[in-house]
Amino acid sequence: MKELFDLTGKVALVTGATHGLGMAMAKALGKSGATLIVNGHTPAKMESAIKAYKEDGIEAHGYLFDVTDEAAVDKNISEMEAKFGTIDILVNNAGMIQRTPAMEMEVADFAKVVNMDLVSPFLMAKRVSKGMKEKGGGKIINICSMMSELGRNTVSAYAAAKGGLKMLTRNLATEWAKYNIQVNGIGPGYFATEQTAPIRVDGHPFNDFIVNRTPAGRWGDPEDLQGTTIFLASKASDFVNGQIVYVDGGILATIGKPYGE
Ligand code: GCO
Ligand code: CA
Repeated sequence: MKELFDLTGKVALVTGATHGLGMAMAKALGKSGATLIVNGHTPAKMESAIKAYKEDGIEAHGYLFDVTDEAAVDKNISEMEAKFGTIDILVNNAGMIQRTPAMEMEVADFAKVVNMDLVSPFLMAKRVSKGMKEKGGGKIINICSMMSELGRNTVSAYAAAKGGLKMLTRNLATEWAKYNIQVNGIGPGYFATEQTAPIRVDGHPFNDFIVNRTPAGRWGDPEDLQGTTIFLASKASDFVNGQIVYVDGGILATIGKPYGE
């Protein structure tokens, strides 16, 4: 049954893959045999990322561009297609968060988060879908969030965008199923990454809150996402479409429990 999950001969593009969850997911695709293309936006980070991939036995091809810039996306994906062929697998992982109470949030900042976390996955998907349609299929994985389902103080724009990304996933799945393109999402729970570093520091009330709120009793490790990524990128999921798989240690299954229980 291993061939169900084999990505040999496939071309995979992961946005925001110079660190964190993006890198862990990209490594999973590379180790499963895919030709790996990673997007980032900081030259120094890309340089160290390529080294990190190499140390793990993966030859990653780096492309620096802004995923919210439609012209830059078009130019870079055209270059990738010329060099590697059609993108078979797209992971829309690049994203941002701003933690500001809604009453204090500048409208321009709200729009910036929505542009990055919702509009950009749309324009990336739209661009790669052309090649996928021509080739006869493809896999798109949108990285959603607990905030695709739940609200939380200070993250109004992020939650609005990630909730929107869930519905974009279902809508693209609906429109593109006839081209054999599967569009699914992964909703990571709370993971130990750079993004959550400010709320994970020792003594921060949020740290204890998350550990208590998560049935698994811990923060996620980026490697916890790898199996789901391979599944949704491979033949194993060919009849799975429009789903969000929450990899959250059980958070969404439960109302939580009193402290100390
Ligand atoms: C926050 C966190 C979250 C996580 C994740 C949860 O401030 O609540 O940063 O946004 O990063 O997306 O699924
Ligand atoms: Ca980051």
